Amino acid sequence: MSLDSLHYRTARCLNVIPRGENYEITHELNGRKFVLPRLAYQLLTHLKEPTTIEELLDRTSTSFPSKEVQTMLNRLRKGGVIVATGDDETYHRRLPNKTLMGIPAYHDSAPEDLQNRRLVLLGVPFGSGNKLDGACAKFPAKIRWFTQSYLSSLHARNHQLDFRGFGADNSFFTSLREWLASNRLTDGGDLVLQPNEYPSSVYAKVERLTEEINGKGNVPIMLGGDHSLTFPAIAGVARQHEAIQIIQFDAHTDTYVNRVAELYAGSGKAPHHHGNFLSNALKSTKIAKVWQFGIRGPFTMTPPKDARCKIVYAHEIPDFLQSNSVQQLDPDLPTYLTFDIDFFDPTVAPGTATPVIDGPGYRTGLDLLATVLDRVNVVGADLMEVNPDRDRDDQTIQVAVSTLLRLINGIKM
Ligand SMILES: [Mn+2]
Repeated sequence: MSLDSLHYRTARCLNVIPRGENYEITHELNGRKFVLPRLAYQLLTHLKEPTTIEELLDRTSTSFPSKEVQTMLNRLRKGGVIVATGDDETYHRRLPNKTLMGIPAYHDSAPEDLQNRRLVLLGVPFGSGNKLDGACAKFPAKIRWFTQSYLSSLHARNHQLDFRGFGADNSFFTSLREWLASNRLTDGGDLVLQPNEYPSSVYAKVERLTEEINGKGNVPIMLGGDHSLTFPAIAGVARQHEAIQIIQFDAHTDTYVNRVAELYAGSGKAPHHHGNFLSNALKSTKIAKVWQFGIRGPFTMTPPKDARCKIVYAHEIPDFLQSNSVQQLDPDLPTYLTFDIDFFDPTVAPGTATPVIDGPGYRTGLDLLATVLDRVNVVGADLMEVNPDRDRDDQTIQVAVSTLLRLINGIKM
């Protein structure tokens, strides 16, 4: 569609308050606030009905130079204040007042080269992929609140920080410090979702989110949310690559099927949920390899029957680490790493909806994560299934923060 044929109009979710000569405009969905001159207000008035840019320039030509109008139009469209034909008016990220750990906010733009790529933390507060307990939707807000108490200025203080409290020597955290110091660890805010929004709409937004960020050469790191979100997140990232590898830390294989589910699959009406994201991902021929770590428990009696999948059961992890089996992982394939917090033993991370006994301890789990990250090329990642309602004394949140810091530290600059 050429620019000329686009019709523009004012967005529907705005609050406009006159402030002296200017107007204060707040977008209800993305939270962005602008103080704008009379020109902007006039454009909003003209654009109550869909209008082409030609018509708009014509109508404003006696009061404003066309260049000024076009610049303002671009600015307003970027902020979602006006929309164009084909724009999805419901798709927004909302930045909190204070970013996670004080890191810079992410604004859409491509890095000049891949050496300048950014890591982008993204909250997706959606838990309805688990019909029994969807409180993992509260995790993005919870980790934002929790890190406010003692990690709020991690970014600014990165040079003086002593990370030994996170279970390793300071030299281990060099990469994390570099990400912080380079301003390339960023907060992309939370995806805006409505209560009871259709899951299919949420998944479409997640796919768009990771596709946009990865398509600009940056690395999305989603903070879920339930594990059903990993399927669209992988789909978005996979669009940018010929082939990708999935690395999954999880107690479950997430290839859950039963006879009833198969019946629905046969009719093309298979439900997507937090226990089958991998079955759906595997339908894509772009998925070249899947490594699953930490699998255990009575729910895993039917491991995926797919030659691309390799399972390292929980009890095999110590041997995997000792025998340097990590060499078997492909270092070149673009990798999506998904981390379900129920990977850890429930004594370590009780705050999750589907805990499974006999999982890896805190240190073993984090050692495995560091070892794997050291080997692979991460282009997207997530941390899922942290359920604050089931937590004990913020124990799981602490584990989640540690896991996130290790994840960032393990992604090569
Ligand atoms: Mn799981």
